[in-house]
Amino acid sequence: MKKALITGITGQDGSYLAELLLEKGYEVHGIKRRASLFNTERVDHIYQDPHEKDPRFFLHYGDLTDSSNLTRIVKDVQPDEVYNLGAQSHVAVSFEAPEYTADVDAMGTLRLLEAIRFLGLEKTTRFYQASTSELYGLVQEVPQKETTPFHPRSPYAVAKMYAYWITVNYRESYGMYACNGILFNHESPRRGETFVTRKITRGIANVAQGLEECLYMGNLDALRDWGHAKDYVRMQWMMLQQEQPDDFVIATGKQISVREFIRMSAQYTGIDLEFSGDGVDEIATVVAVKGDSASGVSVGDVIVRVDPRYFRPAEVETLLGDPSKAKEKLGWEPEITVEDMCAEMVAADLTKAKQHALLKEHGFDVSVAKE
Ligand code: NDP
Ligand code: GDR
Repeated sequence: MKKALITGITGQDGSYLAELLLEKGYEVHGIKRRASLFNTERVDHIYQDPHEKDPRFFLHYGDLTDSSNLTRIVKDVQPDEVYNLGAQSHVAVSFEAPEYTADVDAMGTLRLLEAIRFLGLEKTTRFYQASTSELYGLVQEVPQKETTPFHPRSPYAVAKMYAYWITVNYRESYGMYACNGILFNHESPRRGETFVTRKITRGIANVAQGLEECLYMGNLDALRDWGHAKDYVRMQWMMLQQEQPDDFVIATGKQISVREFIRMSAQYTGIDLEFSGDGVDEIATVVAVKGDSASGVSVGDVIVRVDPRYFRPAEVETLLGDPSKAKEKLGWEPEITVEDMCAEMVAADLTKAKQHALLKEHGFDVSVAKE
């Protein structure tokens, strides 16, 4: 039985990857951080009580800032494959916590690679690094592919650039099977609530159910190549099953704007929107309401406004990936379109919003967390 170790197992990708590897018969180990509340919601459905017979899913307390802890876990687990998905992964937050972001995202990757090398596992343990389209930042070429030069535009992206190169360096220096997946944005109903797609689907669902009045957004013109996390974790596994390690761009090859994603999410909720204004003072007004999911809004309501507090000190305006190498060398292609993904996210967030609305209607105190 193969053993995998996943950092970031409690995150969006970690949870889908753990499911996939369990399905494939792996023994799966994950590193979770100590938190004052339970933080395992995304993996609770696959959690196995350690008292069960022959468990295949294990969680270990740890942190990418703690090398002795990482070394001990790698030593205990002796993994065949390590997936380094753990990170302070929010670009806007990285401007507020640049040093911490560098410690986790850059140095954390080095600590993990060193743990593998220090234990003499560099020829046996395969390593996947969660690299990112944010490396391209101020884009030099459209679409972006493996050979496109990097120009990172945030402390997050700069930290991830170190992680990208140290992964390449350990491959070249020590013959490690180490790969970078340069993944473009990927989303799902499990996406963190403060990333733009989830903020939109959750916000629109809450507004539709009368739980919030208005959604405040940043740059509506930003263009992203959005895929589904399920498709992308499949590729993370495929990358570690090749004869030779290599780096791959994972993307859909299509892009849409944040504004279009809002329009689409509203439509799936039964709301037609009209945008007016420009950039900093833009608003979206309800022009039609269909079906019964949007009983909390009326024609004429303004339900989206731009608030410059969500603008970033340096923005990545446009990203569009070229996944040809992944298709040619690995036979990988995304299966879920951005439209289907958006519909799935809206449906999941509407279900939650309806539950909250029902509780509110029956006199329970319901507060909705906001950023
Ligand atoms: P999430 O933010 O959903 O998950 C991040 C995970 O990292 C969580 O499990 C989090 O734990 C954990 N983590 C954060 N800080 C630490 C730390 N100091 N030590 C150990 N673990 C830590 O990210 P995604 O699942 O979306 O992304 C996975 C990886 O892929 C990340 O590295 C991200 O930067 C990268 N990436 C993501 C893309 C995307 O579009 N989703 C695209 C390209 C790259 P906790 O749950 O406790 O917060
Ligand atoms: P990104 O994702 O920065 O691309 O990083 P995010 O969803 O945060 O932003 C995408 C674009 O939307 C614009 N935007 C807003 N973003 C947020 N979060 N909130 C808003 O209100 C808002 N309004 C507009 C942003 O300015 C940006 O242009 C994600 C993360 O998952 C990274 O870890 C990963 O590496 C990259 O994707 C690829």
